[in-house]
Amino acid sequence: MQKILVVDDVELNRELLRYILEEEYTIEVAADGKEAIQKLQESQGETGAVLLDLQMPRMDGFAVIAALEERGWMQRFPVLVISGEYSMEVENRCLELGVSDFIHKPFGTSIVRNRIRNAMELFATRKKLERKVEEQAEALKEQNQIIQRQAEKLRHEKSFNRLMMEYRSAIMEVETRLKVLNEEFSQEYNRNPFEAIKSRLKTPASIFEKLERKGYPFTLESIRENLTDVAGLRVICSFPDDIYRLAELLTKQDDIIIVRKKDYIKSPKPNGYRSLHFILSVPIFLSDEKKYMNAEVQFRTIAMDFWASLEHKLKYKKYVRSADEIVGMLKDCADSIEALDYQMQEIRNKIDRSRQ
Ligand code: 0O2
Repeated sequence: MQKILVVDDVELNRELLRYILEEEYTIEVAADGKEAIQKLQESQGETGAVLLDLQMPRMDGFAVIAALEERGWMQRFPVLVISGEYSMEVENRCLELGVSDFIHKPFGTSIVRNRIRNAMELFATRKKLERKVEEQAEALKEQNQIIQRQAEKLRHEKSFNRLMMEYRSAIMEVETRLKVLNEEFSQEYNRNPFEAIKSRLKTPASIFEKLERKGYPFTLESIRENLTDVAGLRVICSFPDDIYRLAELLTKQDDIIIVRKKDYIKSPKPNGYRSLHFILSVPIFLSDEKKYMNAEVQFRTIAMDFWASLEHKLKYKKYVRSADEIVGMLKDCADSIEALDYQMQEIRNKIDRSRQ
């Protein structure tokens, strides 16, 4: 039987609770906070729950809660307050301090039994879940360390470095072609189709994490065949129509092959994400050969990029409180940003027309 410690300065209350609960639990009693702390110390973690009165001599209920918190014991067992106190403020304060339930005196037998049972079950389930999460986090950490070690080993291999050089060349190739288009546009039309290009080469650790996650072998051939985003470019445009114009000009070049296209602007993701994605196969020219390499190119407006950076933070920080609310707010922002993008485009069109 699980042990419950009843802490109350009134003997009649202690005995009443003993009478109600002793069929299901082993009951221990304490007449005040000091005695309660001492008994908990002696029981060496065997206590399954504490039923705590608030008004007691020597050490009241709040002082007991503070002492339990200080020792880290609030995480060991549920604490239920049983009190004649009817103020919402006091009840709230107890719950905020981590108390599992607040039972009002005078209480009914079955209410006390059920609420104690529920609080203990809930607490045990939460503990089990926490343990599971800890185990999973530990397993992930180990897996991550293995990946880091493998990545580190490969980082020093000549053939891996050669492959990375080829992906870097693919980034340079796409970047140069975009810059040429930008030059031409500024000469011909006196404006730039994009504001900035951000590029990145996937890190060895991130390459291995993705191979592992997708169940692909850890070989150079596998990286080449299965990962399409080792070379990544993000093209930040001012207006939505620049995105399509620039993407078309780039992808229609006769030696560029479109491997995959995803238009999250025409069909945004449910979270509100908007961008135009391409996986392109681009030629790179080496000393003795011409080779095709994959590169991921994402086109977005400045506003979409601003939104995506914030959303990325949210996606990877799941512990953020009230995440559902934030997800909803981000979706609203994504919709406002879309409207704003098209409004700005309309203003630009009006200005262009007034110039002619
Ligand atoms: P990271 O950390 O940015 O690199 P894939 O797994 O890449 O083969 P997937 O995920 O179907 O295939 O490709 P998709 O949908 O084209 O997404 C590729 C990249 O776009 C993602 O890379 C993100 O960078 C970005 N992206 C896609 N969806 C979202 C989104 O909802 N929010 C934000 N902020 N970015 C998004 P990674 O590898 O998932 O992540």
